[in-house]
Amino acid sequence: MINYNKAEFETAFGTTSQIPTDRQIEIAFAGRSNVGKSSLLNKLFNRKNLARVSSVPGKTATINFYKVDGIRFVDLPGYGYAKVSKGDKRRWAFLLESYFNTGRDIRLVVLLIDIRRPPSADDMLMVNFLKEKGYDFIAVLTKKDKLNKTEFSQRMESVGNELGIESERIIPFSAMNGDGLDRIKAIINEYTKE
Ligand SMILES: Nc1nc2c(ncn2[C@@H]2O[C@H](COP(=O)(O)OP(=O)(O)OP(=O)(O)O)[C@@H](O)[C@H]2O)c(=O)[nH]1
Ligand SMILES: [Mg+2]
Repeated sequence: MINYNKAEFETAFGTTSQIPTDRQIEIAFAGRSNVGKSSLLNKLFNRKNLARVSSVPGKTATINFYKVDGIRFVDLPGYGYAKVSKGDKRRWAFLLESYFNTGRDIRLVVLLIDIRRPPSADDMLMVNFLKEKGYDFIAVLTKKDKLNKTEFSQRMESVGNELGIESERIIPFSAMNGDGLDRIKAIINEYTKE
């Protein structure tokens, strides 16, 4: 079992950085801007604000590395924020490519998707990228607390087909009440065992 109490911020890479190669075990967190990546990380770490949460979308413009009990958790910058310029989008793509193309030991990608809506075109680009590259990934459906039971069932019925993945890889989650957290932890554990 990973000891999440040992979480600490390690380092951040900005949009012009080349990320150095590293063979440490990593779990990467990806998803559109404002989807709740930092909130999920804080919930995992059981910390209020180790990963910065903001109401301003696109706030995390860097790749942030956290060290947790010898495993690295990577907060990737959010995509799909409409107000971002072309230049920013290019820098974002460069940063992400630099992350995925540096021969890292990425065990699992946790892709966060807002449960309230079907996956966006950008979400599907990410899903297809991960499938093409052969990464193991799970889809965490965030903000579950914002749906009522009927809406929740409706989304859960469609999302597997929309994403083209099995239901065991889809985990509804709420950072408000911690729903889904244990399942996410169990999966991360499986993927980080030697
Ligand atoms: N109700 C509810 N709100 C959430 C949940 N998760 C995140 N939020 C809110 O959504 C907003 C964005 O959350 P962040 O965790 O900062 O999202 P992010 O994906 O890290 O965003 P960027 O770093 O900007 O890409 C904040 O106002 C959070 O409080 C959730 O499960 N339920
Ligand atoms: Mg963030």
